[in-house]
Amino acid sequence: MKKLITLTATMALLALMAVSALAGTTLTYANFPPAPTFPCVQMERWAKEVEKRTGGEVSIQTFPGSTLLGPKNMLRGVQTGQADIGCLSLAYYPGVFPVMSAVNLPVAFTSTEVASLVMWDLFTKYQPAEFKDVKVLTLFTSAPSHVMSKTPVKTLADLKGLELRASGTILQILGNLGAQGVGMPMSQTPEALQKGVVKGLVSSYDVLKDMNFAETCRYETVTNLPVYPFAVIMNKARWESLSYNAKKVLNELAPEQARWTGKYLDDYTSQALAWGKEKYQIEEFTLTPAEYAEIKAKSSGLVDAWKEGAAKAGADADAVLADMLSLKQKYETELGK
Ligand code: DTR
Repeated sequence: MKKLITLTATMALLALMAVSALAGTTLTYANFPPAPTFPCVQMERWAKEVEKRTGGEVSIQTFPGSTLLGPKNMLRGVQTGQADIGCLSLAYYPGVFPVMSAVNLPVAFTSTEVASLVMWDLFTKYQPAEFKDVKVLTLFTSAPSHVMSKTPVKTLADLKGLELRASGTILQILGNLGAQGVGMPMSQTPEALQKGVVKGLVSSYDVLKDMNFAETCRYETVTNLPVYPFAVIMNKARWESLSYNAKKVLNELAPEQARWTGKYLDDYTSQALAWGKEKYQIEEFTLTPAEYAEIKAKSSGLVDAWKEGAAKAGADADAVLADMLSLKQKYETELGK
């Protein structure tokens, strides 16, 4: 009798799962910056791929521009199920991601594709506890960061006292260089520029076009400051509710999406700079070798500070750092970037 009950219950559960799979699942995906920006461009690409590869079993309802969750409540919103999926900029959560914030260190990433693949491999190997409450669907980075300003920064001396919007490690680096770093998410930057709270920002060149910053920040200075790490996360219970097939599709898509986003941004940043030169005659400056060496020297202390945080989180900080640098070398060689 007991076996019959168990068999019946199992059959009912399987039927329920089959029905729900056939009925289809719609997942909500929250993103914080405006729709034209690369975090949202990659979101739309991922959504299309999921619908195609699951044969329509899973569809994605996207919410760009903080219409569902903003930059600072993205993590909590996904953990509590306000959104099924969310895109996080890790730099907006100081101290929350002590291991994966390694990617935001001044290790001279020059390619977003390389940095994004390195980030995915580090996550896969170390599975840091900082992500234990969510499912990570993919990871990627911004491109290297440069100064975009209303007044020309032709030398490091021009940075003295200059209020520049940034986040993550770049805030400390700007302070070390004598500038006035002002921390805020990208989505708050247009108003800060418009009100004169900041005289420019430090980020990757895509925002010259996607946020139209080329109009107000007509001077760009190549500083090759760190990339910013992003994580696309999913509510754990919603992840567990998905069918085996849907989970398989999303897991297979994860590293592909990291690579796709990195490649997209590597190509796009130069296009955005060219667009700014054409439309607003923006000017780009480079610094001297001695100034780049000064930036490197004044950024080096960040690595030790990161090691302390990562060790406190239980990670082998030296191993993570060594792996990051060897993976960087591996992908730069493989991709010729
Ligand atoms: N540089 C980081 C990340 C970033 C670069 N481009 C965009 C576009 C939209 C949102 C964030 C970013 C930053 O400044 O926040």
